[in-house]
Amino acid sequence: MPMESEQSSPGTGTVTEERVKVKRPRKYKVILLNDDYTTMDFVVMILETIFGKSPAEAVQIMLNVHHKGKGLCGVYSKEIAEAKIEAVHRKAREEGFPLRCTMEPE
Ligand code: TYC
Repeated sequence: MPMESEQSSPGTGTVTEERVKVKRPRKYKVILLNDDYTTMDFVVMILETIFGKSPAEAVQIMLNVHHKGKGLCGVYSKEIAEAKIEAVHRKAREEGFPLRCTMEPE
């Protein structure tokens, strides 16, 4: 087939190089905020149950937030970070605590 052999002969084709941009999805820091009313025990429980911290880690993070005003709970994808924040706010509301947390891009 003459057409085919002509098309596949070396040096006659068009080379199009495509740079495919791939970006890793952004991660978000979930930050716990201090307040004067939420009990220390409740914050420790939140850190253990929602953020998977050990009892010792949870106490450390809670005290860090208590003394410095805010502290890192974990780094997650946008959806997971949003879900964690929602879970914290829901549990806090159920118990009548004003505990707040927020997220910021890593
Ligand atoms: N400051 C609170 C108290 O003295 C304890 C606390 C710690 C509250 C961390 C919120 O994110 C927090 N009872």
